[in-house]
Amino acid sequence: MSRLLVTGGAGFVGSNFVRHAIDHGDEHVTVLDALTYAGDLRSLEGLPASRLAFIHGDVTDAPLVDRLVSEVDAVVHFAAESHNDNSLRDPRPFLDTNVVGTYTMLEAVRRHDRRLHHVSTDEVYGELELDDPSRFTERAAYRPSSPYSSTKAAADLLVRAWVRSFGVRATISNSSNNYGPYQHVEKFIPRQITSILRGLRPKLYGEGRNVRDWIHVDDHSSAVRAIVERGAVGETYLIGADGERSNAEVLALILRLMGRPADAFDRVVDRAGHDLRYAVDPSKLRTELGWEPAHRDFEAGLAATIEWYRDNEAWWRDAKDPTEAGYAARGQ
Ligand code: NAD
Ligand code: TDX
Repeated sequence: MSRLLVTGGAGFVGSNFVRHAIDHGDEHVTVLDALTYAGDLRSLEGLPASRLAFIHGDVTDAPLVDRLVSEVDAVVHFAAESHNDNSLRDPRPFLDTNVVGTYTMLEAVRRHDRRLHHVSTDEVYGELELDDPSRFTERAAYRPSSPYSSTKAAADLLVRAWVRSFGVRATISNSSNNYGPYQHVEKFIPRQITSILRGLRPKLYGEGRNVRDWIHVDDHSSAVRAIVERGAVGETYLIGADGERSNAEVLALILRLMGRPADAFDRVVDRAGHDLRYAVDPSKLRTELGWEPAHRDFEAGLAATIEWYRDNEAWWRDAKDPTEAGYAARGQ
């Protein structure tokens, strides 16, 4: 049985990955998570205690990270401050967790010669024009726009430097936008679903023409597992599932699936520096690692996600009001 350290394993994607690894593999997983506003231990409920250990701690805590890394075979590093809107309000935690946290992880895996997989985002490549037929590839230049994406880009570059300079055995993945259960209500899709469930009107930034490339979180997890198991050290893999849709289209679908009129939403002040379009070419992952997404029907995945939020109000209830109050203060 291999031993995995998963950072950020109480968050949206990290907890899905832990569940995926325990359901489909034979790993023992140690989760390291600071339980910020975005972390929730209930996202890991029901998993067997014999396969899972939880450590409440910070990825910038070098002595703790050093000890935990020494006790495992490989690290999958999800922990991050993840929300663009928060990064516009207060960038500092993004620098601490995303940059210094990744540096701390790199130094520990270097010292103990452990394999590292670093989880990143397509946002490091900046934006594409709406009418540009191209998509991001692993060779695209780094052009991050926001404090969030610039700290993720910084972390990716640190990983590349540690691979080249110190021979650290690391891989990187850059995924497109995830959706699915257990996503914090600050993010676009859960925000709109839970607002409708609460009788509030959904909020679309600007004209809603911005395009995101949606992938189900289960498919992100299976892709990360494929890279951890079969990826070549030093390589970067883009993760996406051909899911480009404008925000206006996604909101229209949510409204239809939830039985609301098509115009039952508000247009609000746009995000500062709002990237127009992200689009990922996942050919390398598909051809070199044989990975394929399991969720190919976005409407079906969205309908199941809506049902999950309907059935699990207890999971999101306490976060909803403070999150909406934060948005309201900024006219969003
Ligand atoms: P999230 O905000 O839901 O979860 C982040 C988790 O990290 C939380 O459990 C939080 O408590 C923990 N954390 C934060 N700071 C920490 C610290 N200093 N020490 C230890 N733990 C800390 O984020 P997510 O959406 O699950 O994203 C996870 C990773 O995947 C991030 O690296 C993100 O950049 C990447 N990613 C996410 C998406 C997406 O659409 N959600 C897409 C591409 C890449
Ligand atoms: O209320 C809203 N209204 C709205 O129109 C919110 C919260 C968002 N939006 C727009 C902004 C984006 O164009 O919807 C789109 C998606 O927004 P987010 O859910 O905040 O995601 P995004 O900024 O695209 O980043 C996400 O994908 C990449 C994750 O939050 C990142 O962690 C990941 O790296």
